Order: sequence, then C-alpha cells, then structure tokens
Amino acid sequence: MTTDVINPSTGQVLTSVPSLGVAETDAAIERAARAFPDWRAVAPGDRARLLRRFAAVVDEHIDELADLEVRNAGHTIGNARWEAGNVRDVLNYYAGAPERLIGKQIPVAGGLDVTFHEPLGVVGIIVPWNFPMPIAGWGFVPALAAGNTVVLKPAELTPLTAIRLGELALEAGIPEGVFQIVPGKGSIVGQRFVTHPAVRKVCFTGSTDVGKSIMAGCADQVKRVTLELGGKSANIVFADADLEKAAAGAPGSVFDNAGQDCCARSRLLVQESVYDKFLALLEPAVSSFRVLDPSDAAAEMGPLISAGHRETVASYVDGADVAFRGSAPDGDGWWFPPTVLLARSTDDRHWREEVFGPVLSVLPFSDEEDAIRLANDTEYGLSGSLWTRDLGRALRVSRAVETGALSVNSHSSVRYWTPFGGMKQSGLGRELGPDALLGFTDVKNVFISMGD
Ligand code: TAP
Repeated sequence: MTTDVINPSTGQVLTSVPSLGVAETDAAIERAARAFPDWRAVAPGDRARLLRRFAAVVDEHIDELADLEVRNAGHTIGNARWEAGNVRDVLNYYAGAPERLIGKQIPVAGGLDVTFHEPLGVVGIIVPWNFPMPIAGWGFVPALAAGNTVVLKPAELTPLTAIRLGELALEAGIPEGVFQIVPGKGSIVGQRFVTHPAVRKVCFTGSTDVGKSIMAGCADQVKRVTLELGGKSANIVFADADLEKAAAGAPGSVFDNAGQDCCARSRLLVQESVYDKFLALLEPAVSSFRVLDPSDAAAEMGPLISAGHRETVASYVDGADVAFRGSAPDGDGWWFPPTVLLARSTDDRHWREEVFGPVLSVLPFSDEEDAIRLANDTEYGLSGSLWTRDLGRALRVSRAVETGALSVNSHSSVRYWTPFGGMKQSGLGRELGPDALLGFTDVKNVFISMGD
C-alpha cells in the first residue's frame, strides 16, 4: 500500500510513499532486535564517531532537508533550515554521550558494587506532523547514543524528511537495522510498537488522547514510555513589564509554525491596568505578521497542515469574539489568518482546548495570585512565558506555575542541552539535555564478591 503526500501550500500531491502493514512492521522490529547486540557492543568512542559522522552528513544536506519540509509540511524556509540544523546539533550533542554513560561504584562490605546504564533494546518512536525533523531527532539520537536500536514511524502526512534521514544514516555508516524508518498508519505501525514484545520503549509525541491509549497499551508489558502531548500555555504580562517587547514577541510565540506547536503561548493573560494599552500594541504586530508562501525567505508563517485541520481550527473561531486578525493568501492551500480572540470566560472552548492553529485567546487578570490561578487552570502544563521587571515576582510566579518549561521576558522554549517535557497531562518523561539520555537506559546493579 502507498499514501499520497500533499503539499499544504498548494493542495497538490507531491509524491507517494509506502504505508507498511503489520507483517512489514514486525519484520523491521525483528531486524532492529537482531541488530541490537552488535550495536550495543560498539566501543563508546566508535559509536560517538559514527554519530558525529551522521551529523556531518546531515549538515551536508541541510538545504535539501529544509526544502523537503517546506513542501511537505508548509514550514517557512527559515524554520525548516533551523529544524534540519537542530537534528545535526542534537547528533553532535549526544555524540558526547556514549563515553559519558558513567555508572557508580557504591561502598559495600565483602566485594565491589557497581552500576551500569544498560540500553533497553529496540525503541519505537512515533512522530507527529507538526515538527517532523526535530521531534524525530529528540527521540532517535539519544536512543542510539545509549546503545539502543530504533524503529521510527513518521506521521502519515509528513514522512519525507524522516525517510531521507534514514537514508543519510546508512550513508554515514550507521549499520543496517540500527535506525529504520517505518512509514504507515498510527493505528497499524504505531500500535505494533505498543504490542510487539521486542519493542522495549515507546516514545510518543502527539495528541493527549492517543498518548493515553499508548500508555494504557504499554502497561500490558510494563513497557517504558515517554509522552510529549498537548499544551495550552500561558503568556503572562504584568503591568511593570517591557510592554513593547512583550507585544512584539507575542505573535511569534503563538503563530510560529501556524500555531501547530505544542509550546504555543495560546493563552495571553494581561494585567487589567495595562490591558487596553497592550492590545493596542499587539494589533499592529499581528496585522504585520507575514503569512506567505513558505519558500519565501520573508515568510513568518505558512499554511496549516491539511484541509481537515483548517476546518477544526475554524470551528474555534466561529461564533467567538474576534479582537483582530492578520491576513493570509487566498487560493489553493490550507491558509488561515493569525487571529486574536477575546475570551468571555475561562469556559470558552478556544480558551480551554488546544486549537493547534494560529489562534490567540486573551483574558485580563487582576494581580499575581489571579495570574497564577488562571495560568494553572488547565489540564496541560508544557510551556509558557511571563513578563515582568520585578525579579522577586519572576521567581515566585515561575515556581508557582505548573509547567515543564517557562521563559521569563522571553518566548524561547527549546535548547537541545536543556530538558524539555510536560507536567500534568502534557506528558511524561523529558526529552533533550542530560535527563533524556538516562530514559533510554535501565540501571543494573552488580555485586562482585571478594571471596568469602
Ligand atoms: P495524533 O493522532 O496523536 O498523531 C501523532 C502520531 O501518532 C502520528 O504519527 C500518528 O499516526 C500516530 N498515531 C495515531 N494514532 C495512533 C495509535 N492508535 N497508536 C499509535 N500511534 C498512533 O495527532 P494528530 O492527529 O496528528 O493531531 C491531532 C491533535 O494532536 C492536534 O490537533 C494537536 O492538538 C495534537 N498534537 C500535538 C502535538 C504535540 S507536539 N504535542 C503534535 C501533533 C499533534 P498517523 O500518521 O497515522 O496519524
């Protein structure tokens, strides 16, 4: 079977790719299981060299990978280049890991007690369509560095860069079977990762509902699981903040990648004393946000991923109080303008649910306590920002907001050397940084007797 791959900027078919069934998925998993003993036995320095070589090959193909993502996912060319570069950087970062997976020596009587960080075996990685390259890399790179073999399922809508990365891995000398791309449906390929006993860990990024079903499925074999799920992050602006800077950055913090970003700061909380002033600053920043053909170097936002997703996003705007909107191209493709909605209450659907589109909901708050209460009034806890010049308040609010990552006077979310992941229903486990690596290992404790 094959699946057509669509260019979301035009609605035209780009190409078609294989959509694998259960037997083919099982064959890939079994190849990965056979490749595992040799891969885990590769000397740490040699595994490090292979990962660095893979990074160099990715670096030689940044433009090609970026161009594929512009056409397949509608990402702006600027973002797509950053994303391909992120895979390279993550490879170089974790290339330092094989030689640093250092266990402990624990004092005991009568012998020697040491710990080892053992690889798990085959790791199954399920990737969504919103950031196909980085999210793939955040999973497969630390998994390989720790000595596991990987089967990776890209989203059906956006398989092209993952398939290319699989080819580049072979070109770089990663042995056959160690890193395989398994394109196909989540309900077939992804489910097989959950049920096949040779897969020892599943890393899933996507919707909270599917994440819950994967976690439930993994329970049957007590399979390890990492989940990166949805978000409904708050952007909290206090009256004492640099309002110009906060307003200038707010559109990018939610409309980047057309809002199809689990870290999107899609709930804007503004202190009531500066609410009108802040919206007046925000309006020109939104109306000048450049929604263009994503291959145009000036584009800040491209189309949504699919016609169906555009309908879903539109359903949140229908009947809501629109404060103001930007513009988007007419014609073919799944375009949607950046849109700012005024929340009537915290019960509004667009305030509560993850829209995953270029839609920002705004609500005023009275004081610090009110801001914290509103920020935490959600099942999610992934990301967020707060803007204030008061250092004490920055620390108090940072500690009180239930979220895995928070930026003060900034909208940045992700650095590959710092941990990323969610609290509450936004996820389980951490990606990136030193913490992620140990999630691809089990600790083994060995006692060696001295004799008697
Ligand atoms: P999901 O349906 O969760 O898909 C994410 C990945 O999981 C895809 O590769 C998908 O495969 C696979 N999958 C689907 N059902 C599965 C199953 N039963 N077992 C194993 N794997 C399965 O997300 P979506 O449909 O792409 O997007 C829906 C909503 O999820 C979005 O609107 C957004 O709210 C949220 N979302 C969040 C994120 C992040 S980063 N947190 C990313 C994407 C989406 P297919 O290729 O067959 O779909």
